Amino acid sequence: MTIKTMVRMMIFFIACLPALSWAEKREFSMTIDEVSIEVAPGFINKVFAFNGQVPGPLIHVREGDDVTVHVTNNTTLPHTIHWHGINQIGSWQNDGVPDVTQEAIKPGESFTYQFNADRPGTLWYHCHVNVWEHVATRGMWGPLIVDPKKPSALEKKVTKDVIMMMSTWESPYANSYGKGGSPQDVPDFFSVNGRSFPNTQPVRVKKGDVVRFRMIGAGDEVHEMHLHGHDQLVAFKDGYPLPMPYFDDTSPVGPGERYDTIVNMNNPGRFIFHDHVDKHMTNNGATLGGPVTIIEYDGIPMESWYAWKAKVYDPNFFYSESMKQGYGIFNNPAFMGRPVENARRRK
Ligand SMILES: [Cu+2]
Repeated sequence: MTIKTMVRMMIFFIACLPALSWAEKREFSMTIDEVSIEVAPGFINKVFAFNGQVPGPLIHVREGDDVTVHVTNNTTLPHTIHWHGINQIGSWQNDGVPDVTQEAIKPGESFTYQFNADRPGTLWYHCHVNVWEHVATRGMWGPLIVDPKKPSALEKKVTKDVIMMMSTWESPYANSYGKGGSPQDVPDFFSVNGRSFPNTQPVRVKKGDVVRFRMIGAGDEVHEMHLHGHDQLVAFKDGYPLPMPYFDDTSPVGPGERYDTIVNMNNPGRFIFHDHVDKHMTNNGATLGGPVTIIEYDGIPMESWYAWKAKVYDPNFFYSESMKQGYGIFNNPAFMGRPVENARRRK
């Protein structure tokens, strides 16, 4: 081998390094547990919870990563996980649809999903068994964020991620596993990240921040998400970058849909960000409730009449802190439920 050939090989090897580093292996474990969460003050709902929490843990990976997730079902009913947005190229048996791609994971059993994060964007995961109950009213969903190999100039400007998963609840069935969610049933509580106002949290920003709101329709109704005081640049739909991003002030987020908006925080003050469907702004008819947050700028005084003047602030309610931690799986203690006595555990 000549020195020239060796130099060529070294150059080729060095050129390949970035590509090699893209395909990381990520291996996670999740349980599904029976717990109860307080959605709104006084309204407790029994859920099937990924790692005991609603929303489920944040899974944050990079485009091209090989992902393995071991799932153990500690509940009394069967479940699966569908990785919504992953195309499962050559791995269709991991798509999580019961009786189509796998047998549902029975109580006490485990299943391992293996797939490639084949496309970037705001994705999510959810159970695919009795979706109308397990997803629409039992909290079986969580965020799956896949960073692109090559972020756009717009994405690079973002200083804060805010993940908002909107969903619905049916209080008559709150304590009855196996019931609820049929088309004739009427949702009466509405939430963002599993909580209704005032159990939700503010989004704290400073002037100059660029916030990426990642809105995910995890429930069974369309949420018309309206941000006051700012232009929302709608830049991604279902994780795909839009060829021509557009401005709006109200984004319709239907079941399964995702909209990412980029907002320049350039208007110091305090602004509500809420669902514009009137009934969604109630907790079982009582206003004010539902999927509501408030954009709080640094330096704005908390007057005595401000609804959240005494709020204990959780900076990670929208996974903003976890999103800064790099790749991995991120639980959030604030989303943990309380264990409920379950039939499997009693045996
Ligand atoms: Cu399920």
